[in-house]
Amino acid sequence: MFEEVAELSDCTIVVVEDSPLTQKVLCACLEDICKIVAFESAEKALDYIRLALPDLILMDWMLDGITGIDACKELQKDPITAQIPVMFVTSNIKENQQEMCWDAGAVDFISKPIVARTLFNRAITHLKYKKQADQLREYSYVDGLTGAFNRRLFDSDLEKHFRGAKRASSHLSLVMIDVDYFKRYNDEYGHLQGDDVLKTFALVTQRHIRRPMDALYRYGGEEFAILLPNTPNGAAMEIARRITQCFLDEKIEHKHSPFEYVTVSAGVATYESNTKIHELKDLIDTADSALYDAKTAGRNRVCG
Ligand code: GH3
Ligand code: MG
Ligand code: MG
Ligand code: MG
Ligand code: MG
Repeated sequence: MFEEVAELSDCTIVVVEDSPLTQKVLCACLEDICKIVAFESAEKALDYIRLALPDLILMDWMLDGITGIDACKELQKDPITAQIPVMFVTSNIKENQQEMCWDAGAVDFISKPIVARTLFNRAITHLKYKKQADQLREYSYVDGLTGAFNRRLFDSDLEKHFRGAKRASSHLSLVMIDVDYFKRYNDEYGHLQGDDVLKTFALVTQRHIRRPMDALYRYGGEEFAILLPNTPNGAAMEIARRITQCFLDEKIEHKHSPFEYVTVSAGVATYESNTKIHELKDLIDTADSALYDAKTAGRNRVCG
């Protein structure tokens, strides 16, 4: 049991309870598991929850202002906060109230008077499931070799950002990047060392992608994509040039490249600056054809 609790020490539980005494009891039952943040009202708790995204919420049924049920429903509306398990704390709960808890999206409830061990064990169970779900979600969209996001997430993010850019008439830039002469590199240095090149590329590139909405994806094989929402073509070209240069500066020896070191080529396309781009497919085709131009013009360069 103690090992399990140690694994949960980086979690956060939010307690929403307006009775100071009950709040104290709840916190005392849980304090050995992880960080606890307590609130007397749902209003204040909701502000904190949306920012901090805790791992479990203990919600009082009777609260002044926004009720526990309404707060729980509110959290269900946002797909991000809907992932946080909510457990109700109630006194003598009636059957129809239990129905209301489930309907609001709760995962559990516990009745007062609180039995410390029951609360402790239930909290641990919910935190464990939450952690596992978070981990699986992460595995499902991250490329195992490079740590970049994977193709599956690229497809869904591209669609989301493209729709957003159309709606807001804003720029969306796509950078396609491909490692140059990589087949020759593998043949000379072996696949494992080739894998290291891909890892290094992802590391170097992540340093240049600073805004939370920008992201690097492994598009497939030795090809990567960067999505830059709200970024005009000039700025995207500049980012692509910086990445290309910084990767060359890593000076990874490549005997069979005219540049002596491993290089990349990049193609940039931007929705809203290029009048030929109307559909999502046009954006990919334009970036692809710019990448092809960079390759045929000699590699180790950016076209757009
Ligand atoms: P170009 O400059 O035209 O892009 O030439 P290239 O040799 O890089 O392109 P090509 O498409 O001929 O070869 C790509 C190579 O990338 C072949 C493939 O084995 C290698 N590759 C793809 N994925 C991986 C990977 O995960 N690890 C390693 N080590 N190599 C990979
Ligand atoms: Mg109360
Ligand atoms: Mg190729
Ligand atoms: Mg290549
Ligand atoms: Mg390729």
